[in-house]
Amino acid sequence: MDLDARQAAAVEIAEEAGALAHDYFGRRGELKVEQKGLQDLVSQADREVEALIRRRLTERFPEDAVLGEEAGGARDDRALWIIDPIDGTTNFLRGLPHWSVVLGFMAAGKAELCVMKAPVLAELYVARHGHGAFCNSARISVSQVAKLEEAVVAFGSNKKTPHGPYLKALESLLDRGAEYRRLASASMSLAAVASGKLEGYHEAKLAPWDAVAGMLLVREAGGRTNDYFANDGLKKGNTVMVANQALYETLAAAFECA
Ligand code: LIP
Repeated sequence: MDLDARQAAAVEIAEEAGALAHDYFGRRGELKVEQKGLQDLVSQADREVEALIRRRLTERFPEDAVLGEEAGGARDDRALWIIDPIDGTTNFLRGLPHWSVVLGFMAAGKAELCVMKAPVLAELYVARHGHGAFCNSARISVSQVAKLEEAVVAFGSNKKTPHGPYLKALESLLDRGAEYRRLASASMSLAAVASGKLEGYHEAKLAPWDAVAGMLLVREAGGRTNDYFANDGLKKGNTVMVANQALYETLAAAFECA
């Protein structure tokens, strides 16, 4: 398994796919938008960027499997690319900057690579298992903040999970002095925790293309994550809970996923 070659290819492909997505972003008013579900949109940009990534991966690594948000694919984790052409589609379609092109790679059941390109912010995040986490080639790390009164935490919610537990956790954390943000892009929330801009992030249920790559980025930046692959997470989706070391237990308890 040549991870050097896969990392180099993923960076090149993320740059090319990011440029295509950014071009669509500049003329997003012309895009045909379809509704996949309640508050769940897809456009020609998502489909064409995914098709480009799939083409490039298949040209270089025909033996690898590919799982993507828009076109699906096998969830065979022996050598699997997990891709989201535009994570944060609603932000993208509304002209907000937090969205990214995500490529993750798993081998023998383990997350090995994360490459995420956020074109509007001009940020390229890269992590490899055991090699650290980087943004635009500079090493990144999670924050050292240890008190809730100094913490800013990202929340995510979607229409597939109940809002009750989310509101309860939000109220409890706000009561105890924490602040919160909703970036509306899982990958960008994970990148914000990995770079120490936010202390933690929780979303009750996320698909693997939203979760797997960015969770590796957080671990490689020194943060702590739950076991996304537990209970058949790769196939069924799972909770995402990540934080810096100091606040993980406190935040996980507030979200009742300790
Ligand atoms: C979205 C996430 C967002 C989450 C939504 C959705 P998409 O991904 O990144 O944070 O709340 O459920 O999955 O659909 O924009 O790629």
